[in-house]
Amino acid sequence: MADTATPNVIRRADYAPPAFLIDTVVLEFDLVPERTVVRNTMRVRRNPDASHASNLELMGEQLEFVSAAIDGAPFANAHAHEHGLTLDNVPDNFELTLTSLCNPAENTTLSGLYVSGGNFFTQCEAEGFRRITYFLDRPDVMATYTVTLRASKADYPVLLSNGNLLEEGDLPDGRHFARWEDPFRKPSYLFALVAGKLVALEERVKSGSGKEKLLQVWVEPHDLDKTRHAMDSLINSIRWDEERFGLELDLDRFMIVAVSDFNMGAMENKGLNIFNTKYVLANPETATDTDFANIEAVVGHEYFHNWTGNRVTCRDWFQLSLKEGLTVFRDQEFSADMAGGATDEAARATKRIEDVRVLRQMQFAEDAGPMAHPVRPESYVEINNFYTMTVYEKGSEVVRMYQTLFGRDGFRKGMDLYFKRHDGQAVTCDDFRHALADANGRDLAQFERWYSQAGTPRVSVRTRYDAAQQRYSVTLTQGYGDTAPATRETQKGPLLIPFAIGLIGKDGTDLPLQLEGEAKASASTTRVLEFTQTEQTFTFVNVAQEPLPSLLRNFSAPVIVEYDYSADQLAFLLAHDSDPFNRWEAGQRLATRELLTLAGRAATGVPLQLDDSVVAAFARVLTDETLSPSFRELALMLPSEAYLAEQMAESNPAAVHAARQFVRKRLANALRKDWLAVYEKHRTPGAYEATPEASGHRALKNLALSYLAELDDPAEAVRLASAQYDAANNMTDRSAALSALLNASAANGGSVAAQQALDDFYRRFEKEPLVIDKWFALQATQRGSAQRPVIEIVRKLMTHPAFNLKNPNRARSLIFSFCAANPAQFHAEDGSGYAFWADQVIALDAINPQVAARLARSLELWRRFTPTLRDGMRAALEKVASQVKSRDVREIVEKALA
Ligand code: B3K
Ligand code: ZN
Repeated sequence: MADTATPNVIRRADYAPPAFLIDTVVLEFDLVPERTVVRNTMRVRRNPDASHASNLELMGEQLEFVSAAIDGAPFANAHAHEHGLTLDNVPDNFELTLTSLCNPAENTTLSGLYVSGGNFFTQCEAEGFRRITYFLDRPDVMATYTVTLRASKADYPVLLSNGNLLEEGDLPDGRHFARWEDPFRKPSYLFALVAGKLVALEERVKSGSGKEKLLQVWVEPHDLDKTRHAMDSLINSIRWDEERFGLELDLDRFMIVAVSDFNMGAMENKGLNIFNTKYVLANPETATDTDFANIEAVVGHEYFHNWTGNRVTCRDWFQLSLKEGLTVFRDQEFSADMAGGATDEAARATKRIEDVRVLRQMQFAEDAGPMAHPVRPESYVEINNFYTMTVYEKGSEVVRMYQTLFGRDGFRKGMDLYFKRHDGQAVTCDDFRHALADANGRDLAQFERWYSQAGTPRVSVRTRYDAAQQRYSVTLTQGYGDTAPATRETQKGPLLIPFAIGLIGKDGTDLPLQLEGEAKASASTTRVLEFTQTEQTFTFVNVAQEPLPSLLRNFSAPVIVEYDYSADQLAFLLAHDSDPFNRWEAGQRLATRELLTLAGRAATGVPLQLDDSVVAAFARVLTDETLSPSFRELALMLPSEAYLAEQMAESNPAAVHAARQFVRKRLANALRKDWLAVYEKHRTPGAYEATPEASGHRALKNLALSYLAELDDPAEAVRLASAQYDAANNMTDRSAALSALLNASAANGGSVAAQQALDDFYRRFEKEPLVIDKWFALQATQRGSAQRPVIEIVRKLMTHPAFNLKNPNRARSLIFSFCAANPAQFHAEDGSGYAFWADQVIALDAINPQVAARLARSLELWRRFTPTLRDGMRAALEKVASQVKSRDVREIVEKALA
């Protein structure tokens, strides 16, 4: 059934090695925007490990075929078709030369070779190389590349490709050339070229073994003053990978290039990383603390791919998490080490909390909808749709669990063995698991289920204290709850769950832990239980008093924990747990429970009220000077509306919004003095510093401002925000002030102060596209009001001269921000949000299917919504399904409607 409806399903089970291999590739480009000529000379041979095929089938898309030659002689039996080129009856081992044309100027998909801002860029992962030349465009075909670029010297003074520069020089007619060679074998998805008017910040550093490396960050000339942070992040990444994993930079030169038209964050092309400007450009005036942190993380992520992804790559795209899950784990650890070193647990916890928040809000939701898939998917229609939260973030959690089980040293041993075995190869997730298992002398067969089972596991916990025997038993049960049939099909049995636990005594300190059968208590007061059965009981002995359990410390596995804590117990954990993650978690549980009760009341029109004990618990955190500002900011931020809606039996965004706003207002009014005191205390006068401490102060101060903007009488907040806006010497403070002004004014149907600040912001940053993105996003995510629904503001902004649907950052800043980050306004009862969404998905589909497919996902959870919204959502999905052309969007909407 499914097969006939969607004939182009690619299945993991169908993997077969390629019939031919390509060992070397010599590419020559004559770069002209509308008509680029590509000559591709390959050394091809039959794959001894594959079944025989007489024809060579090369992939190609949107190419104009010109000619083919084998061993220098024209080859007549080459047929170009919609999906590529077929060469009949080829020899066993030969040199193949192909010439073809492409049109980078007209390429709005931003996949393959395209023009942005008058410069040439490429994006090949996953299947973009076939839009540049005919090829065996699959990751298990690895070759060495030599690339010659020719172009007008005046228009394209800089010519870059992977690896090392061999030679460069002038050609007749004002043209010039550069020849690059990448000594490492690589799959085609790691190929890159850049040509244009760019300048670089350069630095020379010595790597661990004393070799000199040239580092460059290439940008448009007016952006050179925003490259320092990216360069520092790169240098730190290089050091960190040497120290933590013994992995050294293997090229003499490493380049980062920024481009403003880019589908995602960045791309790890060998030696020539190409980045969205958003993850490169920063100075205090234009970038927020979050931007600075994101740049560090993404620069790290792409750099770390040089080993995890490039030196060892994926056999096929089903193995994507082999490189992505592992590299996300590495970038998370890098950021944690940069913030807190190996030992500052509180600072590390800040990063952990942020990562888990994203996982729970986005990946858990994905796992509960029609796009649910295992970390290693079984099938796909369009691989670009599988660069998902599951592959990346859950994949990272899966890697983290190895480290939780084996410790840092055991994990390092596993990594060392992985590289020893597989350097230079294209391998599978199983190969990684086997390396970790073998290096630690463990059988990890059961652990494979983390790769093959979709859905979020639930662990329910029962505890029993036997005072007479001083025994405390913890019974864990695992399952998946109610999941869709397709998800359930993947679920074959219990997982190996590393379940970290601590027991807390009446005075708030940890109790010693001794499991039944052990001679004495362990040194650590946190134990990782290996939970492998459907139900399993762990019994602690010599437990002198009834403890309060601290469950899943540091979020030791990507699961949902069900345990019946009382509100008082949660308040106690929030005040005392020695595990900073769980301290935060207790506050979130408390708030979530309260907010969901209130949302239920709001949905049925019952008046809302908040228990004083909740206010008191928040007040304690707010005024606890022993806690770091960044922790307090995280603990005082309520769970997001999207997360809360997702927890309801039937998502009701309006009710969630009403409940959350009610609590925010109540906390604002009840703790007004404390918020004001915190606001004053955590100002950061003087020059801007990008340190974690300084950014923690700003975060807490700006959270206080956002609460103050909720006051029944917001006059004081408006005064503070206006003053902060005018005096700000950095974007964190300026944008936070603007956001507070917008939200304070929403209640009054708009205000002069907010409008003035908005206008000022635009004028001030007119020439900074990334800041104008913020200007659009702030308006799209603002609260709005009955008199001024945000959809009207958004529609008007769509006609603003600075709006451009073709630029993904701009499209995301306005359209995605509204559709995915402003649930209460997007899900307006009248269905206006859905109609807008459908129009934009259809418009984007014709320009850029990858971006369109991302937007298409904002309605995928429609079945989980309250009935009054469902019809409107379905109608919008059906409209899109009837009009879109791309495989990308089609896969998303068809799965949503199925
Ligand atoms: N590997 C790229 C993502 C490519 C996405 C293709 N649709 C960036 C990254 O994960 O580092
Ligand atoms: Zn990646």
